[in-house]
Amino acid sequence: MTCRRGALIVLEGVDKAGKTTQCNKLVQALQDSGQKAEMMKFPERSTKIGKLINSYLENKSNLEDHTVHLLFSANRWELVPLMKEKLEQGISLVVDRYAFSGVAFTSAKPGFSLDWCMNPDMGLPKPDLVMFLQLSPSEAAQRGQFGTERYETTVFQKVVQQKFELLMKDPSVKWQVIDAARNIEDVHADIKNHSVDAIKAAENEPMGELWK
Ligand code: DGP
Repeated sequence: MTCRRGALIVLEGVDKAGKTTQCNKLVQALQDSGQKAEMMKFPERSTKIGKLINSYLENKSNLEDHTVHLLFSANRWELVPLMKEKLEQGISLVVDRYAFSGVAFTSAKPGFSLDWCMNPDMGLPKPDLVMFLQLSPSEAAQRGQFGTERYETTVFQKVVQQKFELLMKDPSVKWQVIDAARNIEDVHADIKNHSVDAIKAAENEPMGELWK
């Protein structure tokens, strides 16, 4: 008997939008309803490359901007064999950030085109659904102060948001905008409904390659 593949579901959004909370709740809800589901998170800070990224994000080391972009991408690529293995086993993956954060954050820096930023991530497993948790910068600010990590400033996050909006115009990726200003349970119900549909649709579709 051939096993139906799992779906690759990605949550994106600016900081404070509730991505991690919603990823955890979605995995739990899918598991409770008898589906095989696991969470992944990028950057995955536990690998050798992830440790370099972690030190950079915590402002403990400085890396040249192109170099760090390629490290973030390498961090996704190093997890691809594991992702494919799980998807082929019928496990749906709920992923907290993916290549879209990669492009949005680097292209928010001066001198980086969207095209240059997309290149290293071309060919990654293509998500079956990308949900963008939409929250305005003023609503995000009401949810508390940014931490001390690199990129955590309102000015930078506003540019990141604009870059995400450009990426969402790409019809080759299945985007769903989620209003993240509502309470946790309402946002969750919405995310769960879209995910259940995506999991059903993915069963009959071969895995695609991102931006190819
Ligand atoms: P967190 O999701 O809380 O682990 O934060 C990770 C930070 O790194 C966040 O500010 C977004 C940023 N980030 C995530 N992926 C990439 C990437 O591929 N490239 C760049 N430049 N930044 C990224």
